[in-house]
Amino acid sequence: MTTLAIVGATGAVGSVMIDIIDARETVPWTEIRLIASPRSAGRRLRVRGEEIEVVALSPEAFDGVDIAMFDVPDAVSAEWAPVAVSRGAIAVDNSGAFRMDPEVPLVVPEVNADQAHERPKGIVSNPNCTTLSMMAALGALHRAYGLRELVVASYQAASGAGQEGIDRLQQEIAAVAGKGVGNRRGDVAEAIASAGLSEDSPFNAPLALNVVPFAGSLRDGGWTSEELKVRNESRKILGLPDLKVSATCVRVPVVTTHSIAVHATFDGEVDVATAQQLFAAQPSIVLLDEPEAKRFPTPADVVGEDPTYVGRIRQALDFPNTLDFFVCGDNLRKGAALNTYEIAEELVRN
Ligand code: 11C
Repeated sequence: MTTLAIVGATGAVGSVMIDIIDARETVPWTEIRLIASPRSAGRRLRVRGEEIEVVALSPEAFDGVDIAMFDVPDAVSAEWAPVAVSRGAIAVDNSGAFRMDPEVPLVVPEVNADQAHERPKGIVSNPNCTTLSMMAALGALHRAYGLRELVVASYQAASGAGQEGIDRLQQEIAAVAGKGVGNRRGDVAEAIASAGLSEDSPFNAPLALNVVPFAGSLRDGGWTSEELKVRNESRKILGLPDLKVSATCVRVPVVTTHSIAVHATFDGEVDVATAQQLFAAQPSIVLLDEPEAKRFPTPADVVGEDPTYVGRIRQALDFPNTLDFFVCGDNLRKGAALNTYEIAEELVRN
């Protein structure tokens, strides 16, 4: 008997978790329990052909649960993951609440699966979707060449800010479509305001017909929380506490799939052909690097896909031992639900 719980089952990532479980040929679970806030309790969702009633988050909801996957805000995870553990479950948490706790492993199965089995607090953390989108690629290169420095710029989709972010981008696109705006300072914001959309946007600036160089919240030195997560989480996952990292996180008008331009420097000499072979050999990566044929990853090609797509691989002209490349990963799948579920599969398998 193995029971899996999805906590946050009715949210954007929870829905993708259910899609992923539905698409698996077989699953090891004898029961799947759906848990959400009292507001969503009582709803019925179909999982693998069976209607399951969503139950309200409570200590008793975890009784008999072996693995509880959490996709809820940080404060909810901070309170409830330990409750799940106290009731006998392993918690796999997709919030930021425990990621940097030294007693909580931060796991990307194709990079550091073994660490999922050393969890003094009974909790395993899932990384931030931005970090996750490039980790399969960086893990493969690090094993071969030894990563030394990492400079990245992200191109993050609106769904990173949840359903609220998706709704806001769609509303803004509807507000500017066919208005001929974008050539005069302020006219995009005016079109959005004229459509009655509030100034209180999750993106702090218009996102339609724009890019916003700010994701997350402001931290010391002008960095954003998102940029610091990329730095700290990359170091922890790769086991490189002194890795030099600099990130600029940017929101772009894409609904789902984060992209990252990566500039990575290694201990030894690198070459494009070997990097391509390493990526092609990694089952969770699709190599799409045929510049002559104008074939390279874009979010529109990658959304809804499980693997990370990698292309535009170049040897840096002016930086020794350095590769530049572009990665796209569906932030709701590998960036959130899929990696969390793969951790749960790793736990039940071993
Ligand atoms: C975004 N990456 O795109 C964020 C969302 O720490 O899990 C996920 C935040 C997190 O806004």
